[in-house]
Amino acid sequence: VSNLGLNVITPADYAAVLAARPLNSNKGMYGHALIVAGSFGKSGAAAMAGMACLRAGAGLATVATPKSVLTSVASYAPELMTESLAETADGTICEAAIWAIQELAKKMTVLAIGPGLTQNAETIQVVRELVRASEKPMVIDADGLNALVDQTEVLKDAKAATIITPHPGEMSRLCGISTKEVQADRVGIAKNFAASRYTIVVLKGDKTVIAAPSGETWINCTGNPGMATGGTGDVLTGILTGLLAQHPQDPLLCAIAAVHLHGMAGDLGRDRVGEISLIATDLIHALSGAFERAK
Ligand code: NPW
Ligand code: AMP
Ligand code: MG
Repeated sequence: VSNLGLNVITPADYAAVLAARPLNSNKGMYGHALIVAGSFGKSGAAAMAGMACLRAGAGLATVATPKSVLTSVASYAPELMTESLAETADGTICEAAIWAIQELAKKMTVLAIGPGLTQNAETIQVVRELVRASEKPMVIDADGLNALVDQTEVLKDAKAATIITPHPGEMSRLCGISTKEVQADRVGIAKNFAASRYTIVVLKGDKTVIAAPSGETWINCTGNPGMATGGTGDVLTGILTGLLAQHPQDPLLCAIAAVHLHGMAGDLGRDRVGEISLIATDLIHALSGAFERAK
């Protein structure tokens, strides 16, 4: 298949993320991910992204989250590290938190920003500043994307690689068109946005499209309608961030692998609990099976 055509993802396309680890491995070899996520009432998005990041193989994962939700996030999984951020009265990241996040980011391999953040005006400012100044590869999702509406040029000026993971509703806001228009030309819209903003676009939904700034596009055929349930996108962000922590030099490889494995985990989860009952944490539990199936 031509590189400028539409490629259908198979595990052979991402064999590099499936390789066995050397016997003398240590966690420092697999990266440290910083996930900026969560707000009062949406601690689950932060926790699921963090847990999925660990299951995808990151050496360390730290979730930076507003002070009032830190205990909830930390209590979901003892393996997760957490950092408390200054917050607004309604429990979302406040502008003063930017300095703390930037200090933390210096020690990290990769950053993810967005799951469960809200669209509070202060939080929006924090997101914009992080995207503008980050020297580490970044995954931007959910409210991280909502914060860039009318400001998508910051992606073009970013110092490091960026991967955005919009669902069709988020893509419609970013492009200033309706969701219906996005769905009518998924490949064209993803391709155009990737090339014009110099970012990797993961346009989610049935048959997720991945578009690189070079014009290369990929389509994913794993996954099922049972995944249309709250939190599955937050899990994708975690998987992608975990892979990127291990392969920070190859964001396109990570995007392709994450989308395919996430859909495969959805299919394995459906086999276990059925399409109707499938929930996002089932995907986290099924991820190890997806890695095995892909090998
Ligand atoms: P419609 O209805 O068609 O106009 P939002 P969110 C569209 C966090 N979460 N195909 C559709 O629009 C997230 O991380 C926290 C077509 C839909 O109604 C975010 O920070 C959780 N259209 C925040 O909540 C678990 C599609 O977009 C609208 C589409 C809000 O995120 C849940 C919804 O999008 C959640 O992840 C598709 N495939 N997919 C937690 N436990 O803490 C979406 N749309 O308004 O951006 O809201 O995605 O729920
Ligand atoms: P979000 O809307 O951000 O929670 O993301 C939802 C996740 O579930 C994305 O990765 C979608 O690609 C996936 N998903 C949702 N609906 C379907 C579907 N009908 N078929 C396959 N994957 C889906
Ligand atoms: Mg989402």
